[in-house]
Amino acid sequence: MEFIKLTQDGHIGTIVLDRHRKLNALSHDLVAEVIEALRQLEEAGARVVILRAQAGAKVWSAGHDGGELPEGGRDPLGWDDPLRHLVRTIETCRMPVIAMVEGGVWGGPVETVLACDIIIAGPCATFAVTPARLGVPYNVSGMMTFMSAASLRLVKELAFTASPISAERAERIGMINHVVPAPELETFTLGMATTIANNAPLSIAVMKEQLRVLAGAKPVSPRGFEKVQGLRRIVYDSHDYHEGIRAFKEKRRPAFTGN
Ligand code: YXS
Repeated sequence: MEFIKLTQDGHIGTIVLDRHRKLNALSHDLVAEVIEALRQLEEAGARVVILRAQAGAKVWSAGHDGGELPEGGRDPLGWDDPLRHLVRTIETCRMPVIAMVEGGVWGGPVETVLACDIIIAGPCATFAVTPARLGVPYNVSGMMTFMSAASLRLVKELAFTASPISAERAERIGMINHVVPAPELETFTLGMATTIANNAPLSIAVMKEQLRVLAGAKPVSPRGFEKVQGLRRIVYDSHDYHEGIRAFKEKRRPAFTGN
C-alpha cells in the first residue's frame, strides 16, 4: 500500500498513516487503503486496531484532502464522500479502534479520531474543527459525532472558532481518553490494546455495536432532517463556500462576505 503501513502482531493490528508529503491529508486513495486494511485485519482475526500517524508526527492529519473538495453546487460531505465511508467503517468494524494521536488533527480527521472507540494522545496533540475556516457545511452525522464527544457548548466553540484545542483540554472535558507523555505513548497504547485483545472478542464486538446503535438513536424527524439539508445546500451553493475552497487551494486567506 502506498499511503499507509499495515502490520499485525497476534491479535493486534496497526495502521500507520503514511502520506508524508501531504501531512496525511485524507485523500480518496488513502482512505480506501485504510478501509481495506481494516477489512484485512478483521478477516485475519485481529481483535483490536491501533490507528496512528508516523512516529513523532507534527501533524496526525491535515484534513480532508482540500484538492478533492468540490468548488460549489454539490454537497462536499455527502454519503459517498471518502471521509464519510471511513467514519462509517471505523464505527461498524467489529474490532475496537484505538486512535493514537501525535501532532495536529485538522478538520475531517477530528471526526475520524472521534469515531474511533478510544483516543490516546501525546501532550502536543491538538484538535481543530475547521468547516468555518473554509465555509463548509458540515454534515449531519458528523455533527452528531461531535455532539457525542463533547458538550454542546464546547462543540459550538470548536466549530465557530475553528481554533485547535490542546490534548490536555480535550482530556479534561472527556473528549479523549488519555494524554500520555510522548516517550510512553506507544507502550501505553500497546498495553491497552493487549488488555483488550486478551478479553472476549465476541462480547466486545457486540458491546461496540450496541453502543453505536444506542448512541446514534437520536430522534431527528424527516422534516427536521430535510430542513438541515436545505440549510446545508444554501451554504455549499454560496459565494462564501466557493471562496473558501478557492482560497484554500490558492493558499490565501478567504474573504467571506456572508453571501
Ligand atoms: O503544496 P505542497 O505540495 O507543498 O503540500 C503542502 C500542503 O498543500 C499540503 N496540505 C494539504 N493537502 C491537501 N489537503 C489538506 N488538507 C492539506 N493540508 C496541507 O501539505 C503540504 C505541507 O503543508 P504546509 O506547507 O501547509 O505545512 P505546514 O507545516 O506549514 O502547516 C501544517 C498545517 C496543518 C498547519 C497546514 O498545512 C494547514 O493549515 N493545513 C490545512 C488544515 C485544514 O484547514 N484542514 C481542513 C481541510 S477541509 C476538511 O477537513 C473538511 C472539509 S472540514 O473543514 O469541513 O472539516
